[in-house]
Amino acid sequence: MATAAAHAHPLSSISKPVGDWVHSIAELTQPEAIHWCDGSDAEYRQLMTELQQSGELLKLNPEHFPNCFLARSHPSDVARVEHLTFVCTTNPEDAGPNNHWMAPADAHAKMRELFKGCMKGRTLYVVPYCMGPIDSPYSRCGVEITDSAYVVINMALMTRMGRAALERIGREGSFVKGLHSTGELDPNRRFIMHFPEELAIESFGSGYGGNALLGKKCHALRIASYQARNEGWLAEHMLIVGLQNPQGETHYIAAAFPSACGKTNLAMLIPPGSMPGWKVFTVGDDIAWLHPGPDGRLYAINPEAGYFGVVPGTNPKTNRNAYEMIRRDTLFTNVALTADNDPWWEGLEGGTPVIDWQGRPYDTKHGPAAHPNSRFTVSAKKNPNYSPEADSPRGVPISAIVFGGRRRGVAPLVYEARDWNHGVLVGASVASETTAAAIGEAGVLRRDPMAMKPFAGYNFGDYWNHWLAIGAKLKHPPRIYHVNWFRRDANNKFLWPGFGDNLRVLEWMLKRCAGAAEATETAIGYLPRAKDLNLAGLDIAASALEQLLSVDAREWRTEAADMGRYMDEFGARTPAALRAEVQALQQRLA
Ligand code: SAT
Ligand code: MN
Repeated sequence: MATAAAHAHPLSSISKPVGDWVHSIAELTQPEAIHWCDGSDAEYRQLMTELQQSGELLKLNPEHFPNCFLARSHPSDVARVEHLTFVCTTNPEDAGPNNHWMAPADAHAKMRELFKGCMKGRTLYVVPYCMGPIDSPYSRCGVEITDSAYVVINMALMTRMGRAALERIGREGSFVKGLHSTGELDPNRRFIMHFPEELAIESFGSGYGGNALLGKKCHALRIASYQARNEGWLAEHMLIVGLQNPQGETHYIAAAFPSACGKTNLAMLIPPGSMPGWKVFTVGDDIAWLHPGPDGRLYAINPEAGYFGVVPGTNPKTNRNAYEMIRRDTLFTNVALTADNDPWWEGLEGGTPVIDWQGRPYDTKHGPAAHPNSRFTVSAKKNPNYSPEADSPRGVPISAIVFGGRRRGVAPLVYEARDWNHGVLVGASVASETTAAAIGEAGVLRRDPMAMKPFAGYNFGDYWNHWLAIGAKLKHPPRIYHVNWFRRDANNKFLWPGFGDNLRVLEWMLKRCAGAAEATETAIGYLPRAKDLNLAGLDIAASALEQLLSVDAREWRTEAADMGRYMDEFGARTPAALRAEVQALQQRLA
């Protein structure tokens, strides 16, 4: 039988709590070998070699795409599985109607049966990681146990993984315990369980993305949001971007959008040619941990160290930085191949697919060549606009918080909340059309408060209350905005060009923060008039701008009523102050 003691390891810094836990999991799962990850380059290369030998990774054309690889997941395992994701709190009310719930004892018993002996003949990898800069007081550590080498290399790119994390865990004592096995990849034996009260995660039966890279959504959002509530901070589904204006001042924005709505593109934005002098720096593209700072401002760190971005649609026009970044040192999952063994995806604008994402000869009757949720994994350091502040232990001060969704109507291009509490309503009201990032029908409008519907580790009622409490603590709170890059006209065409031109909207926000831009007051908040936006060099019809910057009171009365009904689902846990915001909105719309 395999035990932790039976396997020599080169790390001297293993603390007793970690050692004991690994030992007990090895007894349960019966691996053939145990590998303690040290996070070294040699280890990474070794794992990559093994994955190629086993056929799990294909080397891409080394001349066109040096050090790039392709992984194909099981065709039934291509996205997050929200219906199989549970938050297991003692009291079901604490998980809330926004989560699937299971009693902790029942969930542990169910998972124990699945994990029993599941690593026979496999290697158990121990993956210590730190979410956030290794020397930041805001960072939190975890250990993922997994039987997937693919998961290990993703964690190596996505987190600060290895020896330094293990040392920090030894000093701190507490860490998030994440147990993962790919099992048989049987969708009927697949569960992603969270135990926020125990700081534990158990994931079985999937090898994909947010289901398996436990540092990401499971730890940095579901467990961390719960921890953050107890400790007085926020764990959010937000990118963090620094914008340097032509005067040389840099301000930071944090922005929340649902999965596959352009967070990575906004975080890596390239200013349009008609906005000379602007520079953009990426701090993070998916997750922000926000702390009230000693000066009364809100500070953000990115807990991650890499990007797990959507590939389709990436081209030199939509995101030149990403397009260039993923030409080397990148791990692709579920893209197609050309005859040259180059990766190919829809929206690439060039090349011809010959092998689809499942490894079959490409045939349009099978659908797209690359899976719509195909991904790149790459270290954030490869981003040409990587912000030097991304490694700052105290984080960056946030001037504006932006919420957004993918909506063909109702929501204008941009509006500003009246104050923090109204901004919490604006965030809580986010609705968005579903995407391929999660299993289920795409294009269906659903409420996705703060873009956290799949990720809040506790009751949304309590979560909104916590947002209000954080605002009350901030002497200089960020202003709060809502944007909609996805508004369409009667012919279903996008009204706004998006991508780099989104900087025009961000510039207006920053000017508002500095008291240097005007707006018109409407029932839903402050909107720019066309003349308040920098539209130099932009070819856009006046009628399009009019639609983008209009508020239809009738539509918004329906919207406000719907929001009120949604809040009712959370009963007494919905804060009175938020209900008051809905009523005030309804009065302004009457
Ligand atoms: O699969 S992930 O959760 O990592 C990506 C996403 O849906 O945002
Ligand atoms: Mn995300």
